[in-house]
Order: sequence, then structure tokens, then C-alpha cells
Amino acid sequence: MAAPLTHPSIKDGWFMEKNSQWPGQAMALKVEEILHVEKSDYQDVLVFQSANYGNVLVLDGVIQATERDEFSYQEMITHLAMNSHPNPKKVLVIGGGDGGVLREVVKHECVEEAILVDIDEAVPRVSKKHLPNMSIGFQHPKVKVHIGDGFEFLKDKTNQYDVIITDSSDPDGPAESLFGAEFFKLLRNALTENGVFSTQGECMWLHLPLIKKVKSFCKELYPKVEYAYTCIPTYPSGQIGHIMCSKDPNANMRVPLRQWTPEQEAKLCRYYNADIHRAAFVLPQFAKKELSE
Ligand code: SPM
Repeated sequence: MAAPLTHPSIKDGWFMEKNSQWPGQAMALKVEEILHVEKSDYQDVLVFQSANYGNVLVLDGVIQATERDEFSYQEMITHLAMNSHPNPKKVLVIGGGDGGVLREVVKHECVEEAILVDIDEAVPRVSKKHLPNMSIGFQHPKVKVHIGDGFEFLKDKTNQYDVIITDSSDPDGPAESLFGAEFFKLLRNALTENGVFSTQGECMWLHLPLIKKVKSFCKELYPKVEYAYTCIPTYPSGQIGHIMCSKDPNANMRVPLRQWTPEQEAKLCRYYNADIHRAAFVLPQFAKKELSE
């Protein structure tokens, strides 16, 4: 019989998310069973079954998605951007190897093609096995997958994608280049004339200086730049943001350009609706002050 799996971040039946990116605090989840442990070519990959949050995907010790609350992040990073574009036909997802963002993208019937580029083949592989409700996104006929570096992939892409969604891990690891000015220049070239992108834009309680820096170089590249946020219990401080940019100088991403009926919203989504789209851009005073300077 094989020995039970172990992982350094799991002790006495609890997973602890200690990390220098959020010093002095740590999310803890009670573990029922460790399902997968692997050192891929890029990162440490862990999946465990938790007591209260379903199966949990962890990369380099940082929670990426839990089955209980992933919908909030995946829906918001996707639909904020998709509903800020008049007719997104070709969509690129960078990162997002669990498939959850793809699952959301293909809810928009106007989409003709959704391409996912993830650097690490281990993430889709492991997600297909242990996170079926997210990886269902890979099964859609409009979806194509490219395993490779998102930064490199973008280098020769010009005027190709109506919407780009960067669903990355944090900058401390393989996603570091996805938070630099060069990457946002590549996104601009790859987007079509009125293209829109949204990114994993970190947490206003923890990373305001980084958010401010990214927002400021985006402002040099795009006529419209916004910061929106989503509540999610298992990300540090229970919150994560999205940097959003549009190439359309007349765009107002704070208001959905297209929206579903309330009946469609209830059928398609568990977090996103047109009201929360508008609300996501309303920042508390401390963040509003810093990010408007
Ligand atoms: N499709 C889900 C992938 C998750 N990508 C974002 C993960 C971010 C995790 N860290 C959050 C830290 C916020 N400061």
C-alpha cells in the first residue's frame, strides 16, 4: 500500500497559507485528504480535499481556487471584461489553467474562439482530475489550449483578440513577468481596436503600492484604466482586484455595455450580475485616494 501523501504546508490536518507576500497573516483550511502533490517544471502543485471548501488547488503554497468560492473570482474577472466589450468574438486567456475562466468565457454566445495559454501543463492535467466543475471549460468546442509562456505567446500577436483575461498567480513566481510594463504593452498590441483586458490585480488591503504602479503604467498605454474588486473568502484578506483597460477612449467599463436579463443572470451566474458589475468599481476611501493620485 502506498504511503499517504504529505506536504510541508499541511501539519496536524490543517493547510496553512503562510507567505511573505502577506506577512503576519495566514489562511488555514482543515484538510480531509491530500489528493495530489507534485513538483512540476514551474511550481509546487498541491490539491487537497478540505473539510468545508471542497477540493482546493494550491500552487507554490498559495491557494488558487477552492470548489466552494472559485465562482466569485472566475465570474468577475471574466464578465467584467466581456460585458465591457460590444461584441467579443475572439478571447485569449493567459494563465487560468484550471479552466474556470474558460467556463465563464464560453457562456457568452457571441464568442467564436477562446484560446487558453498556460505555462504549466500540470495545472490543466491536475484540474481535469480533481476540479471537474472548473475544468469543464476545456470541453467546450470553441476552446483551444496552448501550453507555453503567455509573455512569449503575445510577442508576435497584433490586433487579434477582442478580450484578453490574465488569470495569473501572484508576481512572486512564474507569473512575475505578467505584472511588468512590457507585458501590458504586448497586451495592447494583441488587442483589437476597441479591445478590453482584465487581470488578476491583487488585493487593495495588501498590495496598494503594486496596484498603483501597474495602474500608472497602464495609464500611459491605454485611454481607459480602472480597478475593480471581488470578495472571495479564501484569498488573502478575503478580497482580490482586477486591473481593467480598454483601448476605446469612449468606453465606460464601470457600466456593463451588454447585460443578461435577470433570469439569464440567475441561470448563468452565482456572483456576477449587472448591479455587482457597477458596484465592483466603487472603492473604499483609502483605496480611492491612493489609486486616483
Ligand atoms: N482560475 C483561478 C486561478 C487563480 N488565479 C489567481 C490566484 C491569486 C492567488 N493569490 C491571491 C493573492 C492576493 N493578494
